[in-house]
Amino acid sequence: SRATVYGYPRQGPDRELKKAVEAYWKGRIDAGTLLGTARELRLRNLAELRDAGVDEIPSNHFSFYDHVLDTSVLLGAIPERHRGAASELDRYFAMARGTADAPPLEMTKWFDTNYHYLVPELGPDTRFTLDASKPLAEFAEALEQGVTTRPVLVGPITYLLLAKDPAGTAGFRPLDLLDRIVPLYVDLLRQLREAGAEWVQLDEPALVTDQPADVLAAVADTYATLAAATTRPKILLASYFDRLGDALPVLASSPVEGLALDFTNDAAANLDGLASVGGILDKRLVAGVVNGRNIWAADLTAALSTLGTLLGLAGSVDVAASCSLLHVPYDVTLETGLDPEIAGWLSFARQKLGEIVTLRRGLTEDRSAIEDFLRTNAERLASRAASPIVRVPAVRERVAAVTDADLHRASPYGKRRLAQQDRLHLPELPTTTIGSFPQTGELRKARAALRAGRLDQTAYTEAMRAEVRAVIAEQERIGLDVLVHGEPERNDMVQYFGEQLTGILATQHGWVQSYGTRYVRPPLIVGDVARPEPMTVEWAAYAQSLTEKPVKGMLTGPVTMLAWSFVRDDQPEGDTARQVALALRDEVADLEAAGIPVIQVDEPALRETLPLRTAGRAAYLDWAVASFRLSTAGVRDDTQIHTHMCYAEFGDVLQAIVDMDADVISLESARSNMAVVADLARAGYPNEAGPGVWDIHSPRVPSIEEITGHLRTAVAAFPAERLWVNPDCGLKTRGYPEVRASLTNLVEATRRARA
Ligand code: THG
Ligand code: ZN
Repeated sequence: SRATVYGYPRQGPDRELKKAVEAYWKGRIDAGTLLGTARELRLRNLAELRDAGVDEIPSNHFSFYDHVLDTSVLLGAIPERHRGAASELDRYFAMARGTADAPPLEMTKWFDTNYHYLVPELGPDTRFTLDASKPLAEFAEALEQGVTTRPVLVGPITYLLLAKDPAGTAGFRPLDLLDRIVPLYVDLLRQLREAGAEWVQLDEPALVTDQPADVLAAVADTYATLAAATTRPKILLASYFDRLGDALPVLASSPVEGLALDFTNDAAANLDGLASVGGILDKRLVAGVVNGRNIWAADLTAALSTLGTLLGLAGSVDVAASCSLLHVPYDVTLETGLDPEIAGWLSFARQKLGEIVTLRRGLTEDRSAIEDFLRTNAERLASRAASPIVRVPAVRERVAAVTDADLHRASPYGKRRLAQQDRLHLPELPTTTIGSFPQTGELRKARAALRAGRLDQTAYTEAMRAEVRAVIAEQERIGLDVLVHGEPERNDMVQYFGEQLTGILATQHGWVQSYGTRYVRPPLIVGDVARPEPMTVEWAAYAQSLTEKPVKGMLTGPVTMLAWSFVRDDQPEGDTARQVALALRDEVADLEAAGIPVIQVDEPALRETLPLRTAGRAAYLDWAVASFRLSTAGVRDDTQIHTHMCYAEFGDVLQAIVDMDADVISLESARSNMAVVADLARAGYPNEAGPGVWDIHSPRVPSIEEITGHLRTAVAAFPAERLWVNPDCGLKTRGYPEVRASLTNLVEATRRARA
């Protein structure tokens, strides 16, 4: 039995990789320096995995930006528009970020994680050519250190299933290109074998989502072909993020030498799946028993028992995390601000290595060899279970007392609409923005000065108030109808609330890659959640005191709070969501009491959190909708509730959006040319909607005519008397000159439309 992992955080303990890549982009370091930093980080990781006792170490899990982009380069799937770059490195970054005249590849979420990959662009005419230099070089680099690694590659099926044809050619699916790429994988396997690789890992996480029979047949064919290659390493076919379902019998009977399966959470069903196919006695099983996606210390005794059962179901059993450790922060011991008792409940990437190695020893050595670890582990789990932070009776009693009436507004939408019209006196096609205004250099300077102790809290607050005054004055000049305070005081939209709620902890170094060089520090929801005091009321009330126009209060909704945090694993997510919802309900009530007439509760993550497998979706949507309603339904009829969602494929959640019963929903839509408005109309959306009419991701200022065009499309698809006008979200990422010009055009286009 061996201890192994599929990948490890790429950025380095102090995000050295991010800093080097961004410095290269700015021209501050040259390519040689960047490559040197990357090599140092890879060698550091290699040494760390080896020193931790990991027996089989992966390679090729490093990436300058994204492993799916790496796979496109590996296979030569380079869009024509990116081919002119000065070097291969610059071509790579051109695909990732675009250039002045060549937009980048589209980016989207990697399964149900918070990591984003670059979508391969493949059409019927795409031709592939193999460039194996990256996996070969990284294999050779480790071999020089005396370590024979297991190269990790995105498998051919998953690669094609993640791809898109930008032209949308009728009758074409990227999977039709399988016959063109399988020979390249055969060639690649040969080259890896000739370089000395004994095993190769082909990642096929797409197989944990529901796949039709023809895809499963393609899986069987593909792996039969790869296995039939004469010169190749042994193949470890890896699945993760859930159980395999119908793909399990297909993989179990395929001629590959090893399977990697997830056994955490719902994927524990893989155990029954394996038993029902009679095991994989001819194969190596790599058992993902340590959760690679959460930050909790594993229950080592339970994992050992799972491993014990698996011993009877496979030729051999190795111990691993359920997926790459890319998705968790690097090291708990860097969190010097954490209560040591709580730190003991947690396990980041480095700590997970320790768990995996301990479990491997538990399998291969006398149980007494790990007795001390098991005892400490049991003590920590017991301390967590008994902690007064984890279970707060007052919070539990309040959640238990929630009734169905708490989930419903006092009156139906039609009656609320009249009350809100009486109070707000808004014109037809009211204009507003989604919440943030540009984060200026001044703001960043003030924040840095506060951190460095050069500015005290009072002076900082005054600097933020000055910004609120400027933002309100700006919106009045432009002529918007519902104003916002601009959120100058906020960092990340979940971190900001996480810092103010009990039961939720912030980290100092808990960075996780979101996309490319961008990272987030997700809050840790460790215990029962409550709101000790108002979080946003002073800011909103101050903004409202400056204007006669209605000011909109801004909150992040319960689903998004959970989706962008690490959540507790000791109760259903729906229970945690209800606690967060009650905390927000109090905030909503306090905003209302402070005279804020419009309150927006954002749920940008509603669609992206939808479970991968259809079986889990109804239950998710139930708690998602209920928690949103619980947070918002306590207000009077004349208080207007808004929500906001970012660009997504809304088809699967339209009914849930209706059921949320917000008075107004704003949706990012300029990128899809208003398609979501027609979707809403088709779903019979009964309340008000504000499609984004300015695509903020585009650097251009939209002309009045362009916005008028979007408005025409919207009015043609959706009743004008229930339409709002707003830009897409993300003003914070743009500069004042373009925001001013674009919003002025938006207001003018709306005036003309009203006329
Ligand atoms: N907050 C959190 N998670 C998220 C988002 C968020 N996940 C999805 C989506 N939004 C991801 N988008 C981004 C956008 C920008 C950045 C990260 C994720 C970003 N990060 C800074 C960086 O890496 O330089 C660090 C920001 C900081 O200092 O806190 O720019 O909004 N939780
Ligand atoms: Zn958005």
